[in-house]
Amino acid sequence: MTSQPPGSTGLPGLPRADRCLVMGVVNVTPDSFSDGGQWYGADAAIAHGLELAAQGADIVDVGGESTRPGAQRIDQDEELRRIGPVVTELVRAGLPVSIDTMRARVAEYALNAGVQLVNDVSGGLADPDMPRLVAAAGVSYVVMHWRGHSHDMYSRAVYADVVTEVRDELARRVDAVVHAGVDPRCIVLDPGLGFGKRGEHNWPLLTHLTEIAALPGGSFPVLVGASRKRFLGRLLAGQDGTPRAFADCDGATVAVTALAAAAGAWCVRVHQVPLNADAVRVAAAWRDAAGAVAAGQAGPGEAGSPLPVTSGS
Ligand code: PMM
Repeated sequence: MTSQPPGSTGLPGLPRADRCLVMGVVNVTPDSFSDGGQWYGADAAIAHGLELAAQGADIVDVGGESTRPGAQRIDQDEELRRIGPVVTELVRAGLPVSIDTMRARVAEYALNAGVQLVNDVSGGLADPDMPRLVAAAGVSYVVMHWRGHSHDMYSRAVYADVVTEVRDELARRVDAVVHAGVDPRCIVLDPGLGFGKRGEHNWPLLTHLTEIAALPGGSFPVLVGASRKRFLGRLLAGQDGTPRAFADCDGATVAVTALAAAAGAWCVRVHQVPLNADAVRVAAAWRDAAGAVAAGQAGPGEAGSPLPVTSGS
């Protein structure tokens, strides 16, 4: 992450702002973990995307395949059937749209429809054609940390030093996609919260976003996808240990949004937009004030730098 305001990073075709951006989630799936089935039909999904944008989402992220823990893959035709009308209509409505897919063929369809961002939770590992496709399209590309498909992802949740391993594995993915032709200025990194990671892994990743973004080739914008994830439900578990229900984790999501945005995240991916849109504005004011004080006390060059991040959960 850089010392510039997070959303001001110039990613091609995407909105710019003096704050962290908000990406609203449109899951056109029957089985996503927190909202599966709610926006499964095309009409409901399109209406939901429009509503998220009206509520303040800067980007709307459309996905047709659930990646919840244990999920089995769906076939490509089914994924295309789910996302096709939704991306087409949301682009036609003038929204900045991203496609959440691991498949090059699905991304290609969405790119032809006019989406501005490819959000590939596998970071180009699931489909070797994806990086070349993204490179040829010249669009922005979310490269998420991922160790394998969801059906058995927890078997790979083994880390000696999660921050170093995620950063190093992301660095290798960046090298690979750049080698395939992707412009480094189009790359967004994502620590992949919950993907082959348990709660004890997610928290240190959140508190070390700056380190994860700073790869040898430069500092990249970071997307954070904590919204409603299981580790938040576990944190807020009742006295009997029952995790908080997904939809009741929106307050915790807003807290993560504020902290990640204050630490310099470029964008947060969330299910509920309004309070997260408020939180990124609070974080921007916080960063501005911290930068103004730093500029007054420490001279130019340190203004707006990310807050120091702390370790531990
Ligand atoms: N999480 C989910 C889906 N897509 N994309 C990115 N870049 N980062 C994430 O953390 C992420 C993602 C799973 O959540 P959902 O099923 O509610 O969409």
